[in-house]
Amino acid sequence: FVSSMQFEENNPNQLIIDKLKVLSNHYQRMKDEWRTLSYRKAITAIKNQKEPITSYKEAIKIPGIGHRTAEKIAEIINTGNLKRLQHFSEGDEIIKKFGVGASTAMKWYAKGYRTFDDIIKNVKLTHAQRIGIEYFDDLQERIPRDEVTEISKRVKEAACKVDPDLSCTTVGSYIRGRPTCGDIDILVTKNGLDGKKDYGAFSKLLDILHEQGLLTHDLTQREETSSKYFGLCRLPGGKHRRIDMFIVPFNELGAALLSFTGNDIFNRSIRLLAKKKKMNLNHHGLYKNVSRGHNTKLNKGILIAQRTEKEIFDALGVPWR
Ligand code: DCP
Ligand code: MG
Ligand code: MN
Repeated sequence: FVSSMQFEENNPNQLIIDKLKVLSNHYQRMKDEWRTLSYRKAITAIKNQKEPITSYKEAIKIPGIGHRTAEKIAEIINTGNLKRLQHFSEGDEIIKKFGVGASTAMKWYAKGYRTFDDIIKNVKLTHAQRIGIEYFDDLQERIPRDEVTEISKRVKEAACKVDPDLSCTTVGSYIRGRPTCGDIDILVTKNGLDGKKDYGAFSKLLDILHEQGLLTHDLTQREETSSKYFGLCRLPGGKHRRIDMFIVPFNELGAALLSFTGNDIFNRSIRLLAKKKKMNLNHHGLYKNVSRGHNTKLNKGILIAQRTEKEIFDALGVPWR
């Protein structure tokens, strides 16, 4: 995973990666989890290749790449494109435009709705959906890394005003070093406060950010004990951006960092590794002696690590970098 990050932006197999991403995104929108995951695994495997792949034979040798994917890779190498992608575009455009899941989009399409105006007039939308439409153009764009840095800085400063012991860490694609981010993910904790979340401080932080005009719209209902906040934010004169904030107890920070750093594929694979060792890893911690029935946990097990990422990696026997 770490080595894949280093080649993300200019990979000798970038064309193959780009085409397979279109495929995987298509299947994700279609809610075909199996195909989505298998193409994403293939993409990760290809990102780790340091040399250009030049044939079916070379592709099939790469672990994580099966016959069908290897065939598609060969087609991309030989033709510069994937015929399959042409057939996808129409349905995909509709889904992209409406910004909803495939089944809802198809239902609306079947009723003859083609534009946002059609939707606004005819469908009873939730608050979050209305905002999604209103700021559609802004929200389609990925956020330049520098802007995430600036927004994070402002959140940190506001947090410090609420309580100097509040600490904020920007996680997700940002902490993975990506040049652009889909949204801004921030973990908040109060230094030294174990076993509890300071909901009051979290809520005050959100209030201040609203007063400053950094937060512009809430997508989640604000409740007294909510640990999650989803909303929109904006720098003066800038575009509207999606922001997610989470508050966690100090003792769980390591487990939360690990799980909110991702990416999602990495989380699945490290959780599977834990499972193979009769452990269970979630965003609260790592537990051992977990007994499982068919697919279900019979007991929660014993907590063995949660405070730092390193402790968790050590307990799993995975080198921490
Ligand atoms: N996450 C996960 N499984 C999911 C969704 C998220 O494990 N299905 C974890 C890993 C992600 C983190 O939460 O890295 C943040 O989720 P985001 O959806 O914000 O994804 P990223 O920040 O990784 O990417 P993006 O740049 O698209 O926001
Ligand atoms: Mg994110
Ligand atoms: Mn997010």
